[in-house]
Amino acid sequence: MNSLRFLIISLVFISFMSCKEEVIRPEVKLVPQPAMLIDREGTFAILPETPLVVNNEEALKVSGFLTKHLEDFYGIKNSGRLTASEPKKSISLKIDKSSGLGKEAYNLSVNPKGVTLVASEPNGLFYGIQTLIQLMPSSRKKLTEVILPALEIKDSPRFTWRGLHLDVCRHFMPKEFVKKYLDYMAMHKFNTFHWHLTEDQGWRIEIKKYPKLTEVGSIRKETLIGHGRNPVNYDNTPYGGFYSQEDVKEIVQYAADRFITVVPEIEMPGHALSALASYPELGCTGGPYEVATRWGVFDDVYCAGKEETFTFLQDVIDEIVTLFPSEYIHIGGDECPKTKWQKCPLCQKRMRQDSLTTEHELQSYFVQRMEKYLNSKGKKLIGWDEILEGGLAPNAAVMSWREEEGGIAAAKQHHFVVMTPGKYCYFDHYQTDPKTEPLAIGGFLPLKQVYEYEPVPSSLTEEEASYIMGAQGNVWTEYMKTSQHVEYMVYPRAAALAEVVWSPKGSKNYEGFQHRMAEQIKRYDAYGINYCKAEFK
Ligand code: TNX
Repeated sequence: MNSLRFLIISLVFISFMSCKEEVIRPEVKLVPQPAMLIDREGTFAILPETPLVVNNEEALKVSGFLTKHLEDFYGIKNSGRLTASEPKKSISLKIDKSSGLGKEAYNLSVNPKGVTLVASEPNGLFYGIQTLIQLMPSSRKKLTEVILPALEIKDSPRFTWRGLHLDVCRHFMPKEFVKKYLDYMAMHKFNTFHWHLTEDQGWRIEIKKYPKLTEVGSIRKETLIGHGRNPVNYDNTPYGGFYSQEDVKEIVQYAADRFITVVPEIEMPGHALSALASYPELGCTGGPYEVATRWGVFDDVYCAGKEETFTFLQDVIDEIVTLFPSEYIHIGGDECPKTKWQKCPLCQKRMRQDSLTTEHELQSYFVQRMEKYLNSKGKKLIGWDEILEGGLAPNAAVMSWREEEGGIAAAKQHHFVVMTPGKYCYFDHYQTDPKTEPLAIGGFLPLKQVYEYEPVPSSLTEEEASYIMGAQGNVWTEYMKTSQHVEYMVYPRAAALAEVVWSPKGSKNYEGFQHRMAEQIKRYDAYGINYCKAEFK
C-alpha cells in the first residue's frame, strides 16, 4: 500500500517536473524578416524580477520601449539599471561602438541563460527591441512570465531610406494621430516620415513671419463630395486645421525618440494655391485666389519672375530649417503647369535675362535657386521627379513617382534617389474589390504587388544602383477623411513595403510573408490599428 502511494506521488511529481521543462517554444513570426535568423532549442522566461541590464545612458533610454511593452501588454513591471556586472538569467542591452555593426544593425541572442542584444548605436538597439517585442505574445494579457524562443539574429536593413509619407493637406490629421502613425512606422522599422505640409487645399504649418498662411491658407470654404463627376457637388462646410510650431517640435521629437527622421515637404512652384490665397502678390496675375475646394492640378502657381516669391520661400525655409533637423528638405516640384508663366511678362523677362529657352528651364532655374539656398543652410534638396525636367539641380535627390524612369535617369547622373512608383507604392489606390472598399482615388494595388516590388531597377550598374537610397509608400488623402481610413489604406500594405526595404534581396517569399502576417495582424488588433482584412479572412 505504502509503495503504491509512493509510486503515485512519484508519478505526479515526475509529470509535474516534465511539464515544467516542456515549455513550448513559441513560433517565430517576424515582420520584416531579419537578415539572418537561426532557431535554437529551448526558451527564456522573462519574469518581473529578471534583471534588465544596460551599459550606458543611451541604452537605458531605449530600454524604456521594452519595459513599457512588458508593462502595457502583460502587466510585468521591470526597470532598466546601469550596472557593470551581468547577473545570470538577465536581459542585457548593450551599445558597443566597437562592435563593428552598422548604425541600424543589431545582434540578438536568446538562450536559456539570458538575452543579449548588442548594437553600435541606439538606432540598432531600438530595432533589436522591436524584434524582441515581436518574439513575445501578440495580444494583451496579464502574465507572470513571458516566454521567448531561443534563437540567434544578426540583422541590418537593406536600405537607408525606409519611408512612409502622409498628406495632411487634403485632409488634416490630428497631432495625436501623427504620433500613432509614427509608432506604427517604428514597429515596422521605417525610419523616414515624409510629411506633406502644404498644398492647394490647405497650408498646414505655422510660419511666424507669414501669419496669413494659416489664418487664410489653412481653411477652404468647402470640399468636393466624392469624385465630383457628374453631378459636381460641394459640402458647403468650411474645412481647416494646422500644426503650430510647438506641435511640430513635439512631433519631430517624438519621431526622433523612435529613430524616425521627419522630412517636411513645402511645395513649389506648383500646388501652391493656399499660399497664393494668403499672399496673392506671389502669383503671376496677383489674384484673387482661393484655397482649392476640389482635387487635381491648378494653373495658378508661384510667379517665377518676381523676386518676392524667392524672398517669401527663403523666409519660409528659414523657419523650416530651425524646426526640422533632417538632412533633406522636400520642395515638391511636381505637377506645375506652365500656362501662367508663358503669359507672365515677369517670367518671360527672367527667361530672356537668364537665356532660358523653355518654361521647363524656368522651373529648373526656380529649383536650382532654392537648392542653393537650402545648401547654404546646410540642407539638401529632394523633389518629385519633375525636377529632372529642364536640368537637375547639382546636388538634388529625386523621388521617383511617375514609375521608375525619373529614378533611373537620376541614378545614372549620380544623384540620390528614393523610389515611390505609383504601381507599387501608392497606398491611396484600392487594395481589393472596390465594391467592398470605401471610396478611393482609383487604381489597384493589392498586398502581393507591394511585396513584389524591387526598388533597384535591373537596368542600373552596380555603381548606379548605390544611388538608390530606398523606397517609400505615399499616402495622399483626397479620399481619406479620417485617421481610421488612413490606417485602413496603409495597413497591411506598409508591412509588405517594410519587408521590401528592410530584408535582404533574395530572402523574399510571399507565402512565408503571409504566414508571418497572420501574427502581425494580431499585433495590429492589440494596438487597435484599423487594417484592411481582405487577405486575412
Ligand atoms: C499625384 S504624386 C500627386 C498628388 C496627388 C496624387 C494622387 C505627386 C507627386 N503628386 O498631388 O495627391 O497624385 O494619387
